[in-house]
Amino acid sequence: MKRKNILLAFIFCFFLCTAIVSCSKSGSTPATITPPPPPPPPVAAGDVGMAGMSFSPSPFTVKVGTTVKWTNNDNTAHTVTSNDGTTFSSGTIAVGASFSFTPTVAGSFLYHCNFHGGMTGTLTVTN
Ligand SMILES: [Cu+2]
Repeated sequence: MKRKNILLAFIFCFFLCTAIVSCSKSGSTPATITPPPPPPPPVAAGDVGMAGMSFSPSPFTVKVGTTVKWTNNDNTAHTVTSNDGTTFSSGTIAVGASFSFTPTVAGSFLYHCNFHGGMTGTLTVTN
């Protein structure tokens, strides 16, 4: 009689454990592999993007004679204005618009956006 109870207890335990395991399996989310988000489109050589209130890449290095194109990918207008005030000055670049400049001399040119004080960049021009 006591043996039978132990056997029943084992069987009960077995079914209980099986139920718990199957429940937890069905309750868990299916193992779907979410692909990582696609990387942002690569910036073409000679291009600087404006997004999130910053110039990128910066510093940006090109050789003398290479046209640098800044494109406004942000949701607000910007400018590309050299800190010396004379090397280049884009004026207002609307959203989606761009500005190009071809350096003729080597040097390191710091520039900024006239509208956003913290928005600065560096263009390095080499021979
Ligand atoms: Cu700006």
